[in-house]
Amino acid sequence: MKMTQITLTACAALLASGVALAEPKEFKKADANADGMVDAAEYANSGAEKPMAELDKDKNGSLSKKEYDALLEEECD
Ligand SMILES: [Ca+2]
Ligand SMILES: [Ca+2]
Repeated sequence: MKMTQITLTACAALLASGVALAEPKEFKKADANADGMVDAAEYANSGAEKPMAELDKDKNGSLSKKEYDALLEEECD
C-alpha cells in the first residue's frame, strides 16, 4: 500500500468529520490585528504546530499571507 493513499484517506476522513484537530486557523483569523502579517504572538495562537521559522522564508520574523498559506496547503496534499 502506498503512503500517499493512507495520507489521502486520513485527510478525507478529517475533512468529512468537520472536526478541527489542531488545525491552523486561516490567515485572516490568525492575523488578529489585521496588519497583513502573522507575527510570532499571533502564530502562537494560530493552532499551528510547525515551527514558525520553517515557514518564515525571508526570515523577517513574521509571516506574510503567502508564507502562512504554505502551512495550510501542507495539511492535505
Ligand atoms: Ca498581525
Ligand atoms: Ca516572513
